[in-house]
Amino acid sequence: MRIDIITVLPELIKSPFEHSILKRASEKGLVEVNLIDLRSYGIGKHKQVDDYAFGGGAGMVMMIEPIANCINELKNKRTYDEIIYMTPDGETLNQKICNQLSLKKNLMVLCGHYKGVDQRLRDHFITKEISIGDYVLSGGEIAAAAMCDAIIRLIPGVLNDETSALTDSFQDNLLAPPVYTRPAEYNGWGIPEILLSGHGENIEKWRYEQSVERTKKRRPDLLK
Ligand code: 6GU
Repeated sequence: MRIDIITVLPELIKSPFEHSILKRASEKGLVEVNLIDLRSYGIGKHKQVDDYAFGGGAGMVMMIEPIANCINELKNKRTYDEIIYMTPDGETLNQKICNQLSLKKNLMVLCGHYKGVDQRLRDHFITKEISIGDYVLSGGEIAAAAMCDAIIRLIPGVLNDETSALTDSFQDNLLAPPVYTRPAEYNGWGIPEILLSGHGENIEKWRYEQSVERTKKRRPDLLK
């Protein structure tokens, strides 16, 4: 998979892709993440990328030209499965969307800033608008990083058996069960006896029940 991320702050979003699982995914050649500095498409001597909103009001709007030039240049090189705009008024990201996006070949991600981008970009270039939850971030970069992390770890071959996505919360609309590691007793606090039983089948059953219990209590909406 190739992911091209258009941003005015490439430095802000760089680090998450240089560590741990995402780093290993690109080292293995399973994903290539490219950060494109929108500033280099800016207009004039000052490489302007934003301007005042028509009709007035506080806050700048990201201009159509730099972004359109950038998107067109990328589109001339390859076909994109989705051109995603990160915005708090987009569709709320969930595991199902991540699963779908993890099967794509080429993704383009546009990070918004200020009061957002000129609506005409959304009307004519963007194929998908994504939010990562009902709260407002200063820009789309951290949201893009979160979304890309969630997608990349689902690409076949990225996770090994130990880190398998199959037992993640949400993968089957259930939250993950509680987990424990050594020591079996700390400060008088023990662990569920069954986990020491060595009986694989019973342990799986217990974990499933715990998942269902936890989901009922914390996220009953997932069970509907
Ligand atoms: Cl995608 N962008 C911004 N600026 N804020 C957000 C968001 C995105 N998702 C949730 N809040």
